[in-house]
Amino acid sequence: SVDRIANARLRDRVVSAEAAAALIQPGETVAMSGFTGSGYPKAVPVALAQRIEAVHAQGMPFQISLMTGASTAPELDGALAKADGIAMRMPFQSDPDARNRINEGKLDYIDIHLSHVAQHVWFGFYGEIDTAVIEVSAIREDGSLVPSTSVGNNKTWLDLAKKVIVEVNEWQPAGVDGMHDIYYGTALPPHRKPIPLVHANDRIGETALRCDPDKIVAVVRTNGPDRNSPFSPIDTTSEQIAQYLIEFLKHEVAKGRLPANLLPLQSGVGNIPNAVLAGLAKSGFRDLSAFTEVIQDGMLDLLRDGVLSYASCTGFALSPQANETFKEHIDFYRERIIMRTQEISNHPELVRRLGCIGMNGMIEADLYGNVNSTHVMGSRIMNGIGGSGDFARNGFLSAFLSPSTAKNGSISAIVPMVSHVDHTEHDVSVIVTEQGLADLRGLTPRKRARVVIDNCAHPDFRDQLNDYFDRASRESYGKHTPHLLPEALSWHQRWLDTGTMKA
Ligand code: 0RQ
Repeated sequence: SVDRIANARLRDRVVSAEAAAALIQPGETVAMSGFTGSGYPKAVPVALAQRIEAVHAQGMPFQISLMTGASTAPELDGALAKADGIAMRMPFQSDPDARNRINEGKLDYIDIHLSHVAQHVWFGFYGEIDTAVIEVSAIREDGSLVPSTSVGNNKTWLDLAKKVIVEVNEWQPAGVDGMHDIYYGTALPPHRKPIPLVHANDRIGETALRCDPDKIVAVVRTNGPDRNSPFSPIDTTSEQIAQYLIEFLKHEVAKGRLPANLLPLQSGVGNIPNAVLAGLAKSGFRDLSAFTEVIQDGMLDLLRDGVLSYASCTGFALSPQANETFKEHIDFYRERIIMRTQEISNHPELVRRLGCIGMNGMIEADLYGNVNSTHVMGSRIMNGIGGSGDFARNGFLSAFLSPSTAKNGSISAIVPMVSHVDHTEHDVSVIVTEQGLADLRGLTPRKRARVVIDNCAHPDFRDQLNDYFDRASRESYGKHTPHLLPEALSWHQRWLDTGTMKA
């Protein structure tokens, strides 16, 4: 087969993962590829974690600051967190080991909007990047780098890092070459220009990443799979949530507020968004489009069936089975999928211009439509805000989806006041649970509270919510957004104290 490293000079820099990891020094800021379990480096982080453990065994310190596109996998976040090798991590993560360390207060984690990561690093908010570790699917003869299954912040990392380690992963399909669109027109204020993208499938950039070959200090050959985890079978709760949302979209078309083929869809990751995509497959909608971050199984099916005409993303989150289909039909998908840098896939200017329909999971929402996507009981981080805020604030419509209860019914996802705010009442148009859908557009806070309780709360918690709202409406200091401050977070405290939010 053809050598994936077509550039002779860079072929001479091939070393082992251990040798490459040895080039990373304690205290460095290291920027890696990877987005929701796709396109992350497979070998160097593991070798680095082993080196860190060896140094720790000698009683010496060794930690790095770690930045990526979004979440990665056990071989990256997991290995480095277990080795106690991460001093600071940003942005989105979802690894159980990393999450536990963060929640034990042992790992500093900074959670920012995914569209902000690249620009904040360019602005100098995170200091200098010492090393970039980037997975690619191939190196072209001219030395340019063909990304693999995610683009994330790789352009920024390659532009800014002092030294670069490239992993060339032969497991990734060679046919992804041509799927990417790397935009080189971003500048820093005050020199920014409009981004010339007016349709979700416009190509505005190049198919490969540029990189100064003098900065590439090591190339490592790998042959390993992405973290392709299976989705749970679609349960009735997810299916009901999906049905309410799809009925709502049809209603919006009937009212003339949305075109018959809707507007570009953004879908979060997880089982409920996947159920929404599965529901769309049977909904009768045609000629849909997606401008989103992550393509998961449901979206590949929609493309295959012609329900979705094309999709723009920055990464994949596929089950092993869907990954096989993807590889097998890569020529079909390359015609219909465009992978962009995450500063473009999530860009507020583009999300606003295209009028994206945001559909994301949540942990809890309150009576007035504030949404918590990240913190259990106000303090334990789950994953991070990801791109949900980029789409919620700037999209045409923004829906947040969740079962009405969590932890065997002991927690109500509808609470008097959210214990942490990611999306304010100003950014949330629609809330959906398996109980129903609350359309918050054009409603005052007090009217919103009524619809949220009536349509979304679980019957087990409805009386309790009504009781809170009725008393707050009478006794609150202000009557615009009624609250009883000593009680507003008492549901969360009750769960911590007694194991249930029920009074
Ligand atoms: O925990 O597995 O320990 O039981 O949260 O909950 O219901 O499986 O839902 O997987 O869709 O995740 C908000 C976390 C929902 C996700 C969140 C517990 C629940 C379970 C997972 P267990 P579910 P999901 C695009 C957009 C932010 C990022 C984002 C998320 C676990 O959607 O990370 O939107 N969103 N990105 O038990 C206590 C509650 C709870 C609760 C759920 N009210 N109280 N625990 N859980 N609700 C992608 C990117 O940006 C990359």
